[in-house]
Amino acid sequence: MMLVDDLLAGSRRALARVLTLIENDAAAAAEALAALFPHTGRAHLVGVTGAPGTGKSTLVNQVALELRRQGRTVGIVAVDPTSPFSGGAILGDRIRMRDLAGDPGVFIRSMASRGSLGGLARATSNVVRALDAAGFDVVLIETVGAGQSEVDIARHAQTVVVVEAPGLGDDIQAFKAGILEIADVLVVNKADDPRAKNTARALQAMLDLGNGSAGRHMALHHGVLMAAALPTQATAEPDSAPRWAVPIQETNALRGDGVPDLVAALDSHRAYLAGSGEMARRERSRAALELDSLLRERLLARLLADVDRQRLAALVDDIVSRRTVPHEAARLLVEESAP
Ligand SMILES: Nc1nc2c(ncn2[C@@H]2O[C@H](COP(=O)(O)OP(=O)(O)OP(=O)(O)O)[C@@H](O)[C@H]2O)c(=O)[nH]1
Ligand SMILES: [Mg+2]
Repeated sequence: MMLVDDLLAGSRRALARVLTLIENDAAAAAEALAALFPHTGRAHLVGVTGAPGTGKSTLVNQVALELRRQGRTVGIVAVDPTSPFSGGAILGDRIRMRDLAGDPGVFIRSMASRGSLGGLARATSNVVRALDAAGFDVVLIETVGAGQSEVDIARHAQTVVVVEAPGLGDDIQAFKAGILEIADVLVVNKADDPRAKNTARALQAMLDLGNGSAGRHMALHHGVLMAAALPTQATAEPDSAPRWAVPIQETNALRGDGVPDLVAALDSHRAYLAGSGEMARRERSRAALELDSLLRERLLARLLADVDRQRLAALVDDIVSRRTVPHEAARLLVEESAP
């Protein structure tokens, strides 16, 4: 595929076109993704999530600038599925435009919300794959940590950064949203605010209570596919394997204070993943989850293609009128459509 060859050769135009195909869910995207797949797996995928307004966009911009100073190339994917917060996203994007525009070592893509959040999650993961194949050293994925779908998007990253800021309420928002447990690195941004020290202390207390990111993938699923994702003996973690201690980094994203340390923490986490075997474990569970969801989709589509609409409507009526138990209705449909 010419487009893919151009992308792999470094053409930004070809990259932009492939990303548009992916976003539009075009049939040609599947072909391009298949051709790109063998070239993926090299970039460091970093998810940046947190409550609205904590400074994620500003911080991502600073991290990108620091990586560029170090001579590394950066892809940025900004996911904005929740329009009420788009004011902040637009502001962040404007800052990015100013500082990073014209640098060929940076590529920025904003993902607009279209259709379902599930569709957005898949499109995002494919956009990240294309940036990975295009050879960017680091891909930063910004999502507003407001719900499960955003958490799912963050899960595609190898290193998850959860951004907190002081003064947005006394309690820790990430904790409320349930995203603290997916953090590999915690950031207290807006360190210029005198309350930042308190926020950092509260987060540290919470980390001391819990286990940080341990086991976040395995807790998801207990099906056959997840069993297949469990480490084989060769990759099993030896008892002596070090555990990752989630660091808390304080930053001022307006000035860039603390950003070199944050980048160092991202690098340490990647080194930990590679050295401990955790990278391979996460890869396996991600692969199993993706296969699981694709299988569900295909099997459901195949089944529904066979099912008579009237029969389906009749079974729904039977459930509503309490004549048939939902489980029984599902069993009947599968049985009746079996080849
Ligand atoms: N004082 C202070 N303000 C900051 C800092 N970082 C970001 N801000 C400000 O906080 C506001 C929100 O910043 P964004 O970067 O747009 O935050 P965001 O988390 O991306 O916001 P959403 O995408 O809407 O969730 C802006 O007014 C920023 O200028 C910081 O370190 N200190
Ligand atoms: Mg933002």
